[in-house]
Amino acid sequence: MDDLRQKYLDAIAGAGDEAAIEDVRVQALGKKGEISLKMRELGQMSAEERQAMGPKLNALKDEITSALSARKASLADAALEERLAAEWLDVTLPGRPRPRGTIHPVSQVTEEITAIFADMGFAVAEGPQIESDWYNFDALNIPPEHPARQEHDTFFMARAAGDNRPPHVLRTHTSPVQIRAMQGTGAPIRVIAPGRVYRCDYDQTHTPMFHQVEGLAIDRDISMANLKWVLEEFCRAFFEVEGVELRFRASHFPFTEPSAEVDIRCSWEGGTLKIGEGNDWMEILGSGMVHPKVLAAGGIDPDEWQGFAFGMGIDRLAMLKYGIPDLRAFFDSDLRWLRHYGFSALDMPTLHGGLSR
Ligand code: 2NL
Repeated sequence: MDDLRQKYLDAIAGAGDEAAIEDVRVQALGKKGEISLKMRELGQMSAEERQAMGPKLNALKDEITSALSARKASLADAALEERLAAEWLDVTLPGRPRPRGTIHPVSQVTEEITAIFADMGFAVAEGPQIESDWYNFDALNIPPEHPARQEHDTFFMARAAGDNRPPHVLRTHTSPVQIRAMQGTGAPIRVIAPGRVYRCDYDQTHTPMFHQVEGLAIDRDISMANLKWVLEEFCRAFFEVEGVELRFRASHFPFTEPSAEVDIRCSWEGGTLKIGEGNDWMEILGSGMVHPKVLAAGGIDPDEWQGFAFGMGIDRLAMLKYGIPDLRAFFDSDLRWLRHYGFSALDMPTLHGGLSR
């Protein structure tokens, strides 16, 4: 009896998995198991023998049964421990950083320009990019025969066959937006018109789509002195130089009289540009007093009102401010490239509400 007990307890202790435990159970307690047979033999025994053996066999059966389930439980525990040790997860690891986009330099500069002029009381006006020939040219004192029409490298929209009206155009400047603003609000008015403009020209320094901002201030006694102050104030804020110096050169535009091109003092030393100091001048914009015919086209009486207008290229301003040497940078979106040239929207907390993107 003791041998039997020891044999099965050893077998149970040595069982390495559930199948082995089941084998031991069948061997001992199955229908033809060793202990089951022994219990059946009780029937052939004398009453005394049965009274001696019966309880012992029952106790042995119970002991083996509980040893089997204890072994099963401990194997399951061991398996769980092993899984827990292998399948751990470090929830304190930092996340994997993912590359994120930044605002395009042209958008950034447009917002900077808008913010500076907003501080001087200029509203933002917008308008269509496909314009009528009248808004893009006639209203700006550029009649059909005017040579400036050819110089504008205009993209023309198609007309239906037999429709002989002048075709619409992709606007070549944002001036039409200001004509529409004058018609809409009348005088006095102070607006800027930033946006896309189009000219059929493509080389190292020109792209067929580029960005312009024009400004317009009309009141009873606006003069070129006001123009000079507004542009100086703009350049001081935009280029972040205190003693900024501007130079006005007489020029000609059909839509202004008199007209002036405006240069900013700068230096070119060792191939690097410094704005605000030095002995060089760089042209940054065109300007003038709005031509009486242009005021009239905007529905404003030129005998009662006058004012200035100016226009400048945003792409070029962005290149100057952020040291971008090649226009093509605006058309590939390689962030590493932009970072290389020190462009970061993150460093401009006053814009975009300081988003930490
Ligand atoms: C340049 C020159 C200029 C204007 C744009 C303008 C608009 C209206 C009336 C009169 Cl509605 N003038 N715009 C005036 C002078 C110059 O742009 O070189 N731009 C890049």
